[in-house]
Parts: sequence; structure tokens; C-alpha cells
Amino acid sequence: MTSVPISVPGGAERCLVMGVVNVTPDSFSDGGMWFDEAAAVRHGLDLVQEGADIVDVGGESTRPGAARVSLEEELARVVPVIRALRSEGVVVSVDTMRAEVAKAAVEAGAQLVNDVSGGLADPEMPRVVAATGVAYVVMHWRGHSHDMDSRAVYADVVTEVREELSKRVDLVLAEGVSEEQIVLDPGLGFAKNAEHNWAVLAGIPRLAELGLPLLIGASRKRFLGRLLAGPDGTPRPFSRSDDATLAVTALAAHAGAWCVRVHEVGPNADAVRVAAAWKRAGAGT
Ligand code: PMM
Repeated sequence: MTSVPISVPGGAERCLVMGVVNVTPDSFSDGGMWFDEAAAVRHGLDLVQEGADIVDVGGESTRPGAARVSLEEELARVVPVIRALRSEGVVVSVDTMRAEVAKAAVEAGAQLVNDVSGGLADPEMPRVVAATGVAYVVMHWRGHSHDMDSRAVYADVVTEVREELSKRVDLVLAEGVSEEQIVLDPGLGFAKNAEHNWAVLAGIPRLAELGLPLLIGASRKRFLGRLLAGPDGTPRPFSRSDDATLAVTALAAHAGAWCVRVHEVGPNADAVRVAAAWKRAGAGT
């Protein structure tokens, strides 16, 4: 496997934990909570205290049905937060589909570009990422949030996600991104229903065969609420699906994920250490 250009203490021995700071009024599970700049920075620092290796700062909600924000608004939301977190020594990633935001974020200190569209939303993105040399999360994506549910059609989801990611990798490499920069993400919930998400999670070993580090973002997503629905079929609210997220983290880390993206950092930071100890013991080290 390649070695991502991010230096995190202990990162070589275990799955990393990426904590989420959504600087948005409308994200799925925490929209509005960290919309104010000072609150967002405080929250990012709290996540580091709880064990986050990376803090992912996003200014555009990708919840199903969400409308896009303007470039200016997105820049105004994320750049000051990234600069402030970086000045405190935090490893920051920027969650954006826009090349201009990625460029400004890296100038402000971001060390990873997390592009949920894998370079599809903004064709300039791979070239900008190539020029910066920072790590690049290429996520599986089939279209913007407003109509992604209609694209959740697969004959064999793991094979198709793998093939589509592989094509994205070829394209970003052709644009000058180096293999060491790339992290792949199957994009749970993005043009995928619950059944697809479970198949993708069970398929982590097959996705890992692409030879690149994998990031998994299951935290508080709707498929967990559906799994935990009450007897009348009402989905469990996301605010009560953190324990299920934790179970996914432990299993994904054990299956070889490089990083998990989560909202509730503390327990997930414990879970990746459990998975690492389990694997070490299994390997006889
Ligand atoms: N999910 C969301 C946002 N960004 N980034 C990556 N790499 N992977 C994901 O699964 C992902 C993401 C949506 O979740 P949120 O609105 O709760 O942050």
C-alpha cells in the first residue's frame, strides 16, 4: 500500500480517526451547531483532545437533497476555521468539491483535500491537488445531492464501485496527482441505499485490492438509523446511532480501513485502538 503524505503520531500502527466539523447551517446530523467561526474552531480543538488525528472542515452540506452554496460563501466559511486550527498545530482536511476552495484551504494550512465527487464536480480539482502535493481523498460519487438517490442502481455494487474508483484513479494520475497522494472512499450513502452500503462495507477487502488507503464515512448515516428502527419501523434518529457508528468503526478498522470519518470522536478513537490490538495479536506481534 502507498504511504499518504500526512504525518500523524501512531498513524502507521492503526486506523486514523478524522473528526468532522461542518461549518454549515444544514448538514445532516450537526447542521448549524458549528456554523459560527469561533464555535467551529473550538469544536475542532475539542475533537483533537478527544483523539482526532485529522479534523475535516466542510462548508457545504452534502445531505440528500441539499442545494449548493456559492463559492464565496464556502470560502468564507472554511478558510478562517482552517487557518485558526492549523495555527494550533491541528492536521486539517478540507471537505470540498471546488478546486478554488481546495487551493485556498491548502494555502491556509490544510494537508488533505477531501473531495466527495472524486474530481467529477470540478474538473480543475485534480490539477490543483497535483500542484499542492497534499493528500487527496477520491470518493465514489455519481452526482450532486439533489438527485443522487435516483442513481443508486447497481447490478453488483462492490464491483461497480471498484471499477468506477479505479477509473477515477487513472484520471487523476493522468492529471499529475501522484499515487502516494490518493486515498479512496466508497462513499457510503452517496448514490447508495442501505443494502448497497452494507455490501460495500462487507466488500472492504475487495476495495483494498486496489492497493490504495481507504477512508470510510459511516457516521450517523441513514442506513444505521434504518437498521436500528423501532418495532413500528420508525428509523432511529441519528443522535442515537453513535454506538452503531462505533461498531462499524471497529469492523472497518479491523478489515483494513486507513481512516474513519466520524462525528463523535472519543469512543471511535478507542475503537480503532481495540481493532489495532486485535490485529497485532492475530499477527503474533
Ligand atoms: N460523508 C459526508 C461528508 N463528507 N467525506 C468523505 N470522504 N466520506 C464520506 O462518507 C462523507 C464525506 C456526509 O456526512 P455529514 O454531512 O454527516 O458530514
